[in-house]
Amino acid sequence: MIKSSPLPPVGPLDPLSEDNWRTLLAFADAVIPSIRPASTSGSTSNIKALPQAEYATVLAATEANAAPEGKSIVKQFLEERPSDNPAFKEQLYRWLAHYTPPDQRKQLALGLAALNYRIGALLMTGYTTPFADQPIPIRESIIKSWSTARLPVYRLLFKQLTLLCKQNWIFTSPSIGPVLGFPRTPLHGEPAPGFDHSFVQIPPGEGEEVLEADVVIVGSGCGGAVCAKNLSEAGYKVLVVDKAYHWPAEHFPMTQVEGFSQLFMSGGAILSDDGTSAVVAGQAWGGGGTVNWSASLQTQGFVRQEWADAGLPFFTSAEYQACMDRVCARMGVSASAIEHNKSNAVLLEGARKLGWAAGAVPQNTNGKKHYCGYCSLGCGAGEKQGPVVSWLPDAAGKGAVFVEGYEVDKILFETRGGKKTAVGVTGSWTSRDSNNGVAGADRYTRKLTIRAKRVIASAGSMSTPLLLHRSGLRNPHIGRNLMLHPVTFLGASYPSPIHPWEGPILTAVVSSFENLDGHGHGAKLEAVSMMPSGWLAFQPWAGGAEYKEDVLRMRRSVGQFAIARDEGPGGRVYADPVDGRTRFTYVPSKADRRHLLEGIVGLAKINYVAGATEMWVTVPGVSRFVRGEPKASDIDQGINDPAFQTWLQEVRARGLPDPDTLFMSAHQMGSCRMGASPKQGAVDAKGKSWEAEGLYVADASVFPSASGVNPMVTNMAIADWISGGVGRGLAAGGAGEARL
Ligand SMILES: Cc1cc2nc3c(=O)[nH]c(=O)nc-3n(C[C@H](O)[C@H](O)[C@H](O)COP(=O)(O)OP(=O)(O)OC[C@H]3O[C@@H](n4cnc5c(N)ncnc54)[C@H](O)[C@@H]3O)c2cc1C
Ligand SMILES: *[C@@H]1O[C@H](CO)[C@@H](O)[C@H](O)[C@H]1NC(C)=O
Ligand SMILES: *[C@@H]1O[C@H](CO)[C@@H](O)[C@H](O)[C@H]1NC(C)=O
Ligand SMILES: CC(=O)N[C@H]1CO[C@H](CO)[C@@H](O)[C@@H]1O
Repeated sequence: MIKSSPLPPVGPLDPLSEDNWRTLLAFADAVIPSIRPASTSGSTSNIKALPQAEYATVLAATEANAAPEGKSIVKQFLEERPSDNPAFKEQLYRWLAHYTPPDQRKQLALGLAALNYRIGALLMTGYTTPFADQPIPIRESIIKSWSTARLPVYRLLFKQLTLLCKQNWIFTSPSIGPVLGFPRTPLHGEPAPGFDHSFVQIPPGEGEEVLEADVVIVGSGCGGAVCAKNLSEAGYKVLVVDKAYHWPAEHFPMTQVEGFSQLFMSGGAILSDDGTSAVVAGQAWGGGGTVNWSASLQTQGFVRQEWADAGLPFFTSAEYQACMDRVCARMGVSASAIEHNKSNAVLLEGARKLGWAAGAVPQNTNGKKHYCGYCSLGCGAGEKQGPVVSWLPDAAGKGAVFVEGYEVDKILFETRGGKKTAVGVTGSWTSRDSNNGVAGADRYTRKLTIRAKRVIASAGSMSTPLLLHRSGLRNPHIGRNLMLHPVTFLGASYPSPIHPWEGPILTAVVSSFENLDGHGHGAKLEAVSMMPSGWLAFQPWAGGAEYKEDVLRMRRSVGQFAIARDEGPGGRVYADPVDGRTRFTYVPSKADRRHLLEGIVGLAKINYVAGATEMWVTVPGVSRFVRGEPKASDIDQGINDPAFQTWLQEVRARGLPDPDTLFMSAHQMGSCRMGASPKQGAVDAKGKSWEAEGLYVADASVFPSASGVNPMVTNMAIADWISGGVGRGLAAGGAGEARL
């Protein structure tokens, strides 16, 4: 049995008024309608009533598509609607109260309120009747009309509200798991006990608690964990702190509701200010390394050359290669034991048939076959060699001390020898509850200061810039140049069941489109984690009944994405002016969109030659490609099939417009980039701040530009280098060390 990981209660401040809740739930009930036969007695205003014969057809089709274990509940699945499920409202409440920035919450409330008044409703829906009083078919047609409205604000509203409804329904629906045949516990992968991490405990009390160390590392993710190992093995007293909590392996994989709140920043995703991009980042003991997908690729030569040409020769040195090899060796990075699942096998097979370059992506699974697709909600088998399995235990073995639940507010400075010098950090520590969880009311908070000779900020690209700003640093590159490797999806379905959530997540890459501009910018094609909530929330919505049908199609679908090495100018990370949370701006450039579109067309061709029967993109308003039956006399024209070519033209013509498209990102980089001078970057070639002695940054935020490959290995190798330098500086004594 996997242990549960309950969430803290949602808190007393209701984010919406009663009227606004009514409107929002009426919207949700139209996006995910209760489908019943028209003969059903009682009020029909909140159901999608189908004539008997049509209902019988839908019921039969649903039953045919459902997993064997779900066939008996397809009626319940069709009847289900969000407003009947208290867990749905609780999730929405949590999202709005905790994970939505104050100004966005206010805007949503205004929009919902307008829908409830004659004039507002008339403007937004064409009817004077309040939206919530409309019957389902009218509500549904209003929502559809927004998806193609001339005014962008309606298309944005359409995108964000339908996303919210889809996501939270999938999180909380009691019937989706069984009808899909998606088990709570992965079929593959033996649970195994993990390393027993222990953490500093502070008793309740008043006043400030103080700890001391040679080095304090803020953030236990990929960058921080490598630094911790390197410096503790070099003999220094290291303290690793993280605002998140450690969950032992017996809690993994978490449920989707628990996992996205306990292991990710901001409940799973942070939206850019204009709503075009969504960032997914780990916030867990072990950071992104606890939820990432094991892809372990070394930085490519053309990227290393670009960085060297920008004044950072380290990246073409043998030392950098040695750093990459060292981190890969520790994680047992290897492609030898991979058994591809369908999503990945299709990429390899399709690319072969098209004459394109493709290959296996090495995994950090210690040379073991790791056949579980659930790792983005935590790895229960302890095979993925993330920070929690390898780096942090190594560090603990050499005396490193860990602090969880500690949110660092500021870096502390003193003037030493006339120079501004970092001397530690301060922030607030929050205990666990008496059940060793985080849901109880009996937790307490203490002010904690850590004094240290060196401070390493490894809080990740979405947090490190805020920490430096809060601490008074002003280099103009802090928070700028945010690169995201934006992603868009292609879905394809096949005739028989695939169970895409099984098997390793990301084990293949097609690289034929990675250099479309001659300067190393383009798109790679990879497979996506197929947890139902992650995938289904991003599927296009073209009607309530259609969406429920789409949910079941997932059983026989593969999901893949095109991922761009973005060329910039990049976005900006900053603190929300009201509550200080992470906000960001980011808009993919025209060239990046062009590259992504080429990637999507490439994916479509790959799936065509691999035998897909249907495929679709996630931009609203593009039809679904349905493959016709071949005529007996035809030669197989492959991708020259005129119907397919016509569909590709439609995909190209629609493109990836704003605000309709949602670009996803699990790779945040560059927001405190390294540079050869303070004019070119926030830190120097050794990761040291240009503004203070003793302060270093070691996480993906120091990348000079986008890494092109999945960033973990690049990040770890740079962290190895930076921490090695910190160690040498400490050994040499003195407050700071000479610059390169
Ligand atoms: C779902 C997902 C899948 C991924 N898959 C892959 C993959 O297959 N291959 C790959 O190469 N990369 C992958 N990545 C990306 C990779 O995980 C990240 O690039 C990497 O983790 C970034 O590491 P980091 O050191 O920059 O910071 P993170 O790993 O993000 O760690 C930062 C830590 O700092 C903590 N923190 C933040 N602020 C504070 C504060 N004020 N006080 C205390 N602690 C704080 C956070 O809680 C967090 O734990 C994936 C990422 C995600 C989210
Ligand atoms: C995640 O990152 C960790 C390093 O933190 C690495 O060991 C692990 O292989 C990565 N897993 C994935 C899925 O990327
Ligand atoms: C720490 O990093 C440096 C590289 O800068 C390397 O030489 C050294 O071997 C590393 N130490 C360990 C224990 O990995
Ligand atoms: C090519 C292929 O489909 N490989 C495997 C992918 O995962 C499933 C399990 O869901 C295996 O049965 C396949 O053999």
